[in-house]
Amino acid sequence: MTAAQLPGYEHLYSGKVRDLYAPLGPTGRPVDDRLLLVASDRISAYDWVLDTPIPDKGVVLTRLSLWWFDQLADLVPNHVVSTDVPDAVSGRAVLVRRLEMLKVEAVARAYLTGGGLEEYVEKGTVSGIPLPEGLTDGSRLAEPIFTPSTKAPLGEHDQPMTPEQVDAEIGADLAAEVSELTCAILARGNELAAERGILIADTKVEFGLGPGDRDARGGLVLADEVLTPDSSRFWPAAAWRPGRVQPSYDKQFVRNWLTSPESGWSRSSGEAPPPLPEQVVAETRAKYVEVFELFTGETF
Ligand code: Q0Q
Repeated sequence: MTAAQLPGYEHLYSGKVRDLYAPLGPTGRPVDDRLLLVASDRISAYDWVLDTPIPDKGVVLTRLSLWWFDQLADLVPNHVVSTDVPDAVSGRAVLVRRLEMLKVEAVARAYLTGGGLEEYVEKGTVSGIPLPEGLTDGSRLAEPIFTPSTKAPLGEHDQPMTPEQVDAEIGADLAAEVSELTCAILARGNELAAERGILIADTKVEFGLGPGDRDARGGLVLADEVLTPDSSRFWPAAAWRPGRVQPSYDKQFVRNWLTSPESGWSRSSGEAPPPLPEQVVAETRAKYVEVFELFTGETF
């Protein structure tokens, strides 16, 4: 997948569903204190980036993330500079402060599932932290836990980091701040989500350090995207049943179709999934719009 060329910007990096650019200065060289974070309409499922885009997904998730940055501004400063972006990426790109990014994927979990559950089943721990016995897929944890991981290369799975590894990577003081903040962000997210019939099982945030002095939070700046269905697991609260795979709020239509005989695809085939039917695209788009409208109270 080649990212769109943007006049006046240099393409730096593409993730599964987002692209990163550097604005070019008057001399035609990249400026050193800004980046352009662009959200695409791409959707990933079962570790594949699907061929079929979900119209407006990039805009909806960008607007939701910007809303969360505002909601969380009392907890932590963020990297947002402006939404004045090129027409080609209007509404789905954000001009941000270029930060010194911490090499830690800051993950917090309020419910146990996914890779955290796998480690728990194997060792009774998550990121090296022992958890109580008797937990199962979707178990609610007493309070959000910090379960950091490394930043794996594109296409590979992040690996859990123990508290000792995090301390070694960013120092014990910053590690404590990152842990506390990441859990506070998820707790805040779930406070608002619960009022809207949504559970946020876990979330991944990224922090960077701005230039200059270290403020109360050790100079931490919340970067990347925050509390979107791409960075977090959103579950419909009414369908929560510990002991099984929980339905996804936004990706369930895609998962159901891809794993149905209709798709003619098998996860174990190692082949790329087929294009999505229009109905599945429309239903999935509607879920992103629904999540946006539920949280922000705005009409998309
Ligand atoms: C930065 N990313 C993420 C990414 C692929 C985004 C580098 N403010 C910043 C940010 C941000 N956000 C980054 N670097 C310096 N300053 C964010 C993981 C990856 C596409 C989009 N990578």
